[in-house]
Amino acid sequence: MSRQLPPGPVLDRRRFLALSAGAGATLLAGCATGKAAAPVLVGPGSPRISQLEQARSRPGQRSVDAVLKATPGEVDLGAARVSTWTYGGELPGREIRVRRGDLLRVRLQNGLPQPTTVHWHGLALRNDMDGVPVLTQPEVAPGASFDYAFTVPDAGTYWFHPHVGVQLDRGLYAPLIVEDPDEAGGYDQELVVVFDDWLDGTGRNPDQVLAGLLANGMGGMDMSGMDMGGGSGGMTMPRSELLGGDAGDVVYPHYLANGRTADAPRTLDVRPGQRVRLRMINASGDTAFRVGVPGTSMTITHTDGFAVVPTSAEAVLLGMGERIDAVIKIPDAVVPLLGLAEGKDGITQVVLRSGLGAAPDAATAAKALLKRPVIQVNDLPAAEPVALTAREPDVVHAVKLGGPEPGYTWTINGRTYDPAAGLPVREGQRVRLRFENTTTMFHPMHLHGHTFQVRGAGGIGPRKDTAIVLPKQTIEVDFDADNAGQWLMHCHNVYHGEAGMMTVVSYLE
Ligand SMILES: [Cu+2]
Repeated sequence: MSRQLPPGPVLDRRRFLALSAGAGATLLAGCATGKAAAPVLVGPGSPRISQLEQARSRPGQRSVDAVLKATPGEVDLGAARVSTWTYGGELPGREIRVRRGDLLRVRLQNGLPQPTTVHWHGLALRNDMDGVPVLTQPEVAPGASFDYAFTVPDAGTYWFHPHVGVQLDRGLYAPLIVEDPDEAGGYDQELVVVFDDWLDGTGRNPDQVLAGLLANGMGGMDMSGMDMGGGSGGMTMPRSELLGGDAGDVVYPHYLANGRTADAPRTLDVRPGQRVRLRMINASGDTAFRVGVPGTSMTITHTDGFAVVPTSAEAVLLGMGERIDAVIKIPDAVVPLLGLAEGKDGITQVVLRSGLGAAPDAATAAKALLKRPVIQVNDLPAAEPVALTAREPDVVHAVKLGGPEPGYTWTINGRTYDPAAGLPVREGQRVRLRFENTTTMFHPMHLHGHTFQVRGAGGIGPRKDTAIVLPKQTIEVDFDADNAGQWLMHCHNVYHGEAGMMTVVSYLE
């Protein structure tokens, strides 16, 4: 294991060392000023983290090993060949597939010119393997490697990506599928589809886009994108009725499904009448997708890995970081599974080929899908076995989403990211987060290390780790504080997160 500290700000290094010291570490700024009872945080180096991992693991558990090489290279999107960064030269990166309860061991080799980490999105894993720089581990320097090893606690559709800067908006992402050995199944085939918005290698990279947003200080359209084409064009910001306001801050020239543009799609050979389980993942930086097969309803079975009461829908909205599993019955025709970039006029697709003949024109199919009602995922009830037991919260934290101000600054409770000013919780508590969106844009809010339950219509919403909060909307989510550590909680718009919209759910001793 190479866990050397990278060169970096001394403050960051101290912070990490303090966290690593585990029990007894008091944090952070302001705690060393002689105040008496400074809170003691459960850091990634705390003995409690190993205890929790031991409780999750089983004697004789299977281990699955993988090597992940983050590397620059060229990929063919269909409409364009681009220079970008990927895992292992593939886009998406090669899927990792395990069973619930397995020990997953992954060696990350950093072949990038920047430091990086891997975050295992959605998993309630041990805190020191969560991949958040400084908070849970040092960044992995260029040329260095890091060994991740953790028990995978829950079945479902997950994914992984870096948690450094805006690297997520390059090609660094891949599915992580956790099978449930006890699951009944009820489908003939599986199709994992990763949706993405794409600009890397088309004239600017995500670092330049972020720099442009910060410099323009307008929190709206990234002006450097005006000449890119393929977006909404003109001075108009992307807007969406479904999203209740602004649909994004960045114009992308391409939208991808499994690494391909709509004009050169991936195809899946199927037979009429077959039941196909779709595992859909939105890996975008700044784009929600409206997904569906026009004219064919799907049965939504899971959100963010956890079962919901099966619900029929023709179209569903997938925010950045969200996943939906759905089963469709293949019709007797060649049909597209569409991803429509919400409010941005972009289309991508995977073609389901059940016979001869051409796929319908994607633009025509998109028009048909846009006419169909869209299911509100936050209102789907959790399936009974995964629903939280009814309990009043021990603590309620307000999470006020603000911005952009004074330039391109996005805030939580009036401040940008400061790990010393997180939301304190204690193990054993039922915690409620009350997200209040005061902005004109939607925010898919993601909590690391836990799967909360949205309080949807009737109080019982879905179990999720990422939930869209619409403009001017307030939603509440509950979770049990059963996975001690320091857990990032942030907007999964990668530009909002980097511009400040992050905080920490911070376990105290
Ligand atoms: Cu946001």
